[in-house]
Amino acid sequence: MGLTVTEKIIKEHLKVGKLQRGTEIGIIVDQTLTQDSTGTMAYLQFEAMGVDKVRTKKSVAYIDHNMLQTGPENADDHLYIQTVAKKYGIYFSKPGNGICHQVHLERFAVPGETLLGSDSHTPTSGGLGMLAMGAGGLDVAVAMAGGEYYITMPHIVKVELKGKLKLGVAAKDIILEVLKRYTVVGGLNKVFEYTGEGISSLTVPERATITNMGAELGATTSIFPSDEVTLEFLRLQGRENDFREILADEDALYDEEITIDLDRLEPMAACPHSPDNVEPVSNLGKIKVNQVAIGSCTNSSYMDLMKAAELLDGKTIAEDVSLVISPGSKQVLNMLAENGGLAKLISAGARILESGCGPCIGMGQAPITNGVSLRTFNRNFQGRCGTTSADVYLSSPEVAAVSAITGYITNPTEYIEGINIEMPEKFLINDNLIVEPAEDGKDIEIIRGPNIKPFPKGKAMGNTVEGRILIKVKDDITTDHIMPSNAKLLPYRSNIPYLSEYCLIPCDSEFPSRAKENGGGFIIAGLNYGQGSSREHAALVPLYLGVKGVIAKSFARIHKQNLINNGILPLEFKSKEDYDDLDILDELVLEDILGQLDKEDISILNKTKGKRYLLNLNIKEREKNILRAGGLLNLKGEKNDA
Ligand code: MIC
Ligand code: SF4
Repeated sequence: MGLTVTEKIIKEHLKVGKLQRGTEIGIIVDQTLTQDSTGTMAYLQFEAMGVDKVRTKKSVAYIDHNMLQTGPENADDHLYIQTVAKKYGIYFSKPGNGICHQVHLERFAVPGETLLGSDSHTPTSGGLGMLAMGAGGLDVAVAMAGGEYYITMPHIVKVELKGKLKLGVAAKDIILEVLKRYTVVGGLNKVFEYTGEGISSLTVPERATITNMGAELGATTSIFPSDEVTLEFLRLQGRENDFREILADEDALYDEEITIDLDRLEPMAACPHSPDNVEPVSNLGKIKVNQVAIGSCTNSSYMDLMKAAELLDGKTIAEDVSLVISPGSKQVLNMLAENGGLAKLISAGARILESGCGPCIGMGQAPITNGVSLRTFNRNFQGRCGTTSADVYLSSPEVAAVSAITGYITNPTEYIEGINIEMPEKFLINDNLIVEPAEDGKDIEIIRGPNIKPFPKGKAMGNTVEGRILIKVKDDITTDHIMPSNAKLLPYRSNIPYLSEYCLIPCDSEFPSRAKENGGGFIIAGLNYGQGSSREHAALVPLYLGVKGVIAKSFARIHKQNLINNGILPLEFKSKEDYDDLDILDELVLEDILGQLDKEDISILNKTKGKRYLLNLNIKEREKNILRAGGLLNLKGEKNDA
């Protein structure tokens, strides 16, 4: 029987387990990436493992998130990461070089290899035929130390693309269509594999827009085959030697199939406050915009920004609109500077930001109170932009650029006539912001600023786990709720005690103090708890506050793994109605939990109400051992006794 692209790559990298759906597999990781906001923690954990050099084929440390440098904290973190990278054999992409996913696609991604990144949008490199997955920092640290990465052998969804996009319709609209059909919970333990005649008209950066935002499906990853389009991109990047053809076999077997007729797609937007709340732009009515932001790892490629430049050429943005543009990489910005595209954007009134995440992670450019911001990004969770009362819509660069001119969310079709941006003849290659690691890092000194504090560590699990309910939250709580990130907090990603004052406050401002007063306890949650970012801080900070378990209707994949890695029990209600019965400050007891870990149903006593409920721990044996040990680091023989 034939194999899919996903299966071919997994088969070549399989270290533990079998290609059998639903079972746990351990795969060899060829490449890793980190960015600065998750990187400091990942490198502290890596250091704690006592390995002298990374064991991957290639590891890259990027600086792209925390770049405001309003105090020394960010700059100190950058230097820490730079020195760690030099010492341990990791390439270092300096601030200004661009967003990790964009740069990785341009300069490092290799078809057929595996990539693990401490950022949920790592699947971007799936646009180039790489099996690229997001994970918590500790999993990436383990991979750098040579350990395999464990996932559930995914179900593979065949996404068959037919026909060709109409003018004004973009790759972004394809992924918005998939999100509309599958929602933010529909991708759990699935890989979305794109195929069909429609893929041949999509360039690698367009494919990467799709695989990038596939993260919002909660999927393991998304991937395109490696074909002649891939070869062409690699050739333009001067990397044709990295090419390898990887196509699905004719008789490959998929678990699910959907078809998207590209000719029938319309320009769309994800409406507030979820990436799956998708509507055709023409159905939206007249929505006035205050801000338009073009950029982020989803839509900041050369082609994206050139389309915006051509649409804005000779125009002026609307009086009430602020247009901000953050190019994805130095390569993109440099090319735009050289070919005149940048001048067109500036002259239309765009505010040019540096190449990095910027407004996407709330590092500046918060919209006005009750404002409307139209962004080419991938997430529009409430408050993520820095203004809780703002409405954020997500769209393609075409919709964004035209809307900046009209001042309303606008279908770009009639404006785009005659504008046809082609791939450049060659990308501008200049890797002078990528610092190579030392041949021998023995004598390199690691420089740690005062903001780098020890990270909390779980303790081996006792036989009784008890505590009060500290908070009860609804469905679809994101890691932006659990551990908010913005210009004020992002500088403290290496300082867990400081961050703990802000844990879950978008849901309940009393949570941190309640957790402390009660000496920790439990979190009660609805469906898809922990969706969004891979930030391990959403587990480390609750651990610091004494959280022993989260009882949810269901979990998002990466967050569940982060909880396990940090020794926090991710329990699921056997009967979802029990959620309604629980109240804040109810006292819960898990008796004989060490014995119960091996049972299908786990019983928990609500001492306050005198009732018992059944819970499930849907995890693998290996993960139970991590919980018993009080976290993954305790199993890895780490040296840090913080
Ligand atoms: C995000 O888009 O939410 C982030 C910021 O890139 C995160 C990583 C982080 O929280 O540092 C992600 O997607 O994993
Ligand atoms: Fe950066 Fe935004 Fe991409 Fe996250 S989603 S990596 S914050 S650009």
